[in-house]
Amino acid sequence: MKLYTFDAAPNARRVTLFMQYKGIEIETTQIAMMELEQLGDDYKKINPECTVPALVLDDGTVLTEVVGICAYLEALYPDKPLMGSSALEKALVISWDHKLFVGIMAATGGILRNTSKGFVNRGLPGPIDVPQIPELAERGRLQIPQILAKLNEHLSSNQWLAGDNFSLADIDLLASIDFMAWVKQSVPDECVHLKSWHERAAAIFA
Ligand SMILES: N[C@@H](CCC(=O)N[C@@H](CS)C(=O)NCC(=O)O)C(=O)O
Repeated sequence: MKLYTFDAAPNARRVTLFMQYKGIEIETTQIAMMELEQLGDDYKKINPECTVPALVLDDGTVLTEVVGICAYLEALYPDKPLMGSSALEKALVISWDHKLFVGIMAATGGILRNTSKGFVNRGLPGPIDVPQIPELAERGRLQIPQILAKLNEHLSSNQWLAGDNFSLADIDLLASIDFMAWVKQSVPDECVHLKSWHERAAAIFA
């Protein structure tokens, strides 16, 4: 099994934190995204989607989605579960993972990719040129405060996103909030429950 990643990339960080929490060590190669190595022919042969992270299994299967990589690792390393124990917890973790990917990760990525000079013609990750559409950045700026307010309300009566136990959902949110800073978005001061959750979650990896 081999992991291709780039430590600074927000989606890659979700897997890094997942592995760190569980104490998993896997042979890892860094892909130099600043030099666009992910778009080069060598990496394209490994992951034709040209994204990180990618986990290549011993039988040659390539997992390219964070949630799939984490589900696979959770099955191999069940100690310190991060994807829920009960049926309900499992469902809640996956639901939050999806909600956060769309509502913060993709929204933040949309702001970055549709406004930054470094992403001209790279409006979406992957091998196909996609022009920048500045309105999508505007949409992202509208989306993010809405989900932050909902998260704040949810965390007013829950210690962790999926209930009593720290999970992948919390890792997703941690990586998402840190990614927001790349586009000058932050948790508003009035989101006191979200802010104290952030302190609790960050302390786990301190
Ligand atoms: N489908 C992946 C998304 C992976 C992704 O978008 N990764 C970004 C880094 S955070 C990437 O590889 N971008 C390539 C690029 O910008 O060219 C997932 O489920 O997490």
